[in-house]
Amino acid sequence: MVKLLSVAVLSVLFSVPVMALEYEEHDGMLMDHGDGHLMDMAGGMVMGQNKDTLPGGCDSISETKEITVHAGHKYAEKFPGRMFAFDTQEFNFKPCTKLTVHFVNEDNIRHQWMMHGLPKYLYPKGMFHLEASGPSKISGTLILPPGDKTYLVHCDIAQHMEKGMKAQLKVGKGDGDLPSIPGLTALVVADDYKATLPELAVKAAADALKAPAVLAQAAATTPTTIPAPVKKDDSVISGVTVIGLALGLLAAPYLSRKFKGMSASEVVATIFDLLRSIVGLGLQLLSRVMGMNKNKVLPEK
Ligand SMILES: [Cu+2]
Repeated sequence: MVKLLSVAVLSVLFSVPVMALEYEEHDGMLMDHGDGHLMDMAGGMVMGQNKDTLPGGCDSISETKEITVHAGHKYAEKFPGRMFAFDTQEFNFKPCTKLTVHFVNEDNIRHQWMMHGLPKYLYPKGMFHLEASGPSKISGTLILPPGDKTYLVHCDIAQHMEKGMKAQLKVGKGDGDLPSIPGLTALVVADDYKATLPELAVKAAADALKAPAVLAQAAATTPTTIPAPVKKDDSVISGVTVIGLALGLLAAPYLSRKFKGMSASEVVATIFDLLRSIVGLGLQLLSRVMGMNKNKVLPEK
């Protein structure tokens, strides 16, 4: 029995260094390409590294912190429907913290710890970015800006964020929560596991049909002294729809250029912004058309 136990202990002891060896250490191999860009031939990359330049508004480094973030499929197991995740979904730091991130990729694929929204004068494209291909560890340092802000941290490999590799980093109190963070905030588009695919298709079609009705309702509630006849309202709506379609067609090449190089979340945010301004414009147009009717109708009476 003792023999068996000692064999077990020995094999565990020997397998630990073997397991550790499977992880590649990028930190000693990285080549400095300048501007905070470091790279090696083994698939490790650091971008936006900043160890000593204080962001504007920081008088000094408030704190020096080090964190280790693990990334991999196994961290998504506790989040239903997710495929990839970090082991931490929210980070909190004081403004002007000098932060070193040790990023450990535990999967046999590429993962990133990419932070967005940093000041662009200091961080190229406003990003700080660690990347590791396969099981490995890579480290990078940045200095967080002042002020209360919530920063998006994600893996930008196609679909990895959508499948769960998303987190938020709050500097100070942050400025709100980001959506679709596993275990933390609600999904933007919730999965419906009860419905079948044909049912979902019918629902999507019904939602699309409802959109003009909602617009008409919004127009009806805008202050107007004369209620517009229903038939007239219909023609106005179809007119707005046609204008919308024409604008969409005209805007397509511009949009495709605008979305180039954006992450999915940025594209969604931009689309929502655009939709909001288009709906606002449509309503404005509608109320103006109604105002014109009023002017025409009143002298006749
Ligand atoms: Cu990834």
